[in-house]
Amino acid sequence: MSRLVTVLNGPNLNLLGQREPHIYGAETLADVERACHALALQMKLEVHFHQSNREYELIDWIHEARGRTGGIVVNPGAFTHTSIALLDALNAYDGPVIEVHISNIHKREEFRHHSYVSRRADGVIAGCGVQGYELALLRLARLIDAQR
Ligand code: CA2
Repeated sequence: MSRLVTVLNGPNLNLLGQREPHIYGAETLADVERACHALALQMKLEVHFHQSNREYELIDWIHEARGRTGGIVVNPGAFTHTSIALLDALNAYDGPVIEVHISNIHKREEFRHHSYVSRRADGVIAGCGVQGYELALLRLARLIDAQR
């Protein structure tokens, strides 16, 4: 299994660290990307890290990952709660998928409690702050190693 891992971030996550620090913390998405690359190096993984505010771009990156990457970490942002298209794209992906939410979506508004993506995800991490991305990479590394 490929040790290349795709990390996807959905809408508004480019604003991380700039607003609502009481919910999402003070670290920026660039900080998260750096932490992912640093951990990936230790785990002998390679990370392709993306963010988009456009649903189709996230879908295209999932399609590109098909047959090429060992796993996907995805924080779909608000598309979590709305996007059957993202779910369909992930259903067409063959490797493990870990869904990450910085906040604990179950502690928040009712409309955040349901995730379409969770119907496909092999694991879900919520409420661990941006550390959730590193936890997700650790999980993917374990799953990829188990395939060898
Ligand atoms: O907790 C998460 O990671 C979420 O996926 C974040 C989404 C939200 O819609 C989900 O329900 C839970 C929102 C991302 C917006 O990120 C911002 C960060 C800083 C300032 C404004 C928005």
